[in-house]
Amino acid sequence: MSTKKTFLFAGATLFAAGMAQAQDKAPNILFIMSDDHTSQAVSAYGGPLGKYLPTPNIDRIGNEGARMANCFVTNSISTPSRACIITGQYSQKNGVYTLADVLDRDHPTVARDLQKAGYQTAVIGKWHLGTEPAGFDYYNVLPGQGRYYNPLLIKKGDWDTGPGGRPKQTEYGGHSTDVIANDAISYLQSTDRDKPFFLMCHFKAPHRPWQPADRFKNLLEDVTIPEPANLLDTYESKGQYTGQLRMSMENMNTTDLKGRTMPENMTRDEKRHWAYQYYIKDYLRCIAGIDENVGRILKYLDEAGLTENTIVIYTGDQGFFLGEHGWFDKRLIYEECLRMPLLIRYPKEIKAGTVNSDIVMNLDFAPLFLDFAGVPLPSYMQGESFRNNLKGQTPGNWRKAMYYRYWMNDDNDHHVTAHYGIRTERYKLAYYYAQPLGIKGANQSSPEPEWELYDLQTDPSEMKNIYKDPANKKLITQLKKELLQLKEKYGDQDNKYPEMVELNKKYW
Ligand code: SGN
Ligand code: CA
Repeated sequence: MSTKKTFLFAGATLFAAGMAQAQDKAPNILFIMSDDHTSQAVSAYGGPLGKYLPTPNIDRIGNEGARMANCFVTNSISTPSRACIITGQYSQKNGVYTLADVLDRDHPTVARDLQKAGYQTAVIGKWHLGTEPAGFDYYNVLPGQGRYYNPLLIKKGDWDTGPGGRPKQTEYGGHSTDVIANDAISYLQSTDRDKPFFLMCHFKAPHRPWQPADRFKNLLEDVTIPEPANLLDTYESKGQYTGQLRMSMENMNTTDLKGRTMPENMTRDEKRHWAYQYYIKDYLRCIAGIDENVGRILKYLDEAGLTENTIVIYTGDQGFFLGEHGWFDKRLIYEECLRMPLLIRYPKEIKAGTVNSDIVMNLDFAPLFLDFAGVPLPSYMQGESFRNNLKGQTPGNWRKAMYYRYWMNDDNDHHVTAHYGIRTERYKLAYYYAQPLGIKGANQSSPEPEWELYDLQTDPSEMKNIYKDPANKKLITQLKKELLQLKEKYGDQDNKYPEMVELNKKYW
């Protein structure tokens, strides 16, 4: 072999080795989550709102990857959902049941696990877990809910350097969605390209009171947005708990309505029509800001050559009512707030345009990230990786049902009754047990426990509770059996609470 040939051969070998190394490099994980962004307002999900406010940048993640049609939240409220995402555990295991709980700083999390595996880890934006973020090399987070305009953020190192040893907060000019995306892009620019990163980018928008950036304030001004068909629901077959709820269009306050006052002389239904238009437009204007900023982040990945080796996830911390049943907010087991939008792109592994209807949960996110990172599933996690499902290879024994529980009985905001239930591919069975059980933020007021059953195939809008129909007796027995199995599997049996044992004797 001539010297020249040897040199070329060695060069080619080195090049091949380099390629292999690049291919073997653990993928980056970019997790983008908005607060209260529901699938009805993501145009990839095909609802009527997409015509009025398309979300092309968010949709791009699903178009170039996968859209999960049935991703459900275990407890439809911010702090518990975020705790579930980061721990891979239900509330009864991670100790975060309600908005009043905090995540123990020493609790194991996916951030710690990825950090140990050599990832650069960061969280930016809404955190809402009360204690200082642990397992992150960098953080810059909103205190509590944070504010929309000129937000204050707490950066790593400043958790206890403020007055009285409290977090020192730094003000950033502009709208929170822009500020959070700017910081996320700066962080991405600062990462060491030889090591993978895990970035959680958490927008505050479109949370109540739905305040958009100035440039979107007049968007959709002269348009009438179509109403959901059940905006005027009168809850005929639903339980008495609906009477205590405070989350209807007619319950909106002047902050929600940007200084307007609900006209007194209107009927309930007139108020619903009237408030819906203001509500939905402000909500969609917030989404416009998120979509634009997701576009900026994706563009940065393209320009930096990071698109191929970065898993990008887009989701919301739970679903949300956009006027369905006349409601806003979440917390209930109904489809609109149970379903999370979930789009995932990873060009190396997920075929563009994949649509998958398997039942997955926020509980599964942490196991999925670890699977992609090549880290074995830790025993503390209760979820399962759905990496194979994304590849079109759903395991034969994949779950056909999920368990849900909202703990905060008669909460002070919207007075939602504590309940739990099971959602299968076709049915939903819910038990409004209405007990505080010593849970933080839960109140004593409790209507009689009651059950609901919906056939999602014939009644996707959950208008007709068929629990009392004698024809469903066998079905109910079967669903209750499955529900008990799930409660056992996740370590959430009612026998922990003597009052539940007594109650169940009468109502199960
Ligand atoms: C605030 C809102 C509620 C909302 C909770 C929880 N009221 O209290 O409407 O349900 O946050 O939201 S507000 O008048 O203060 O906006 S969550 O997304 O953090 O779970
Ligand atoms: Ca939320």
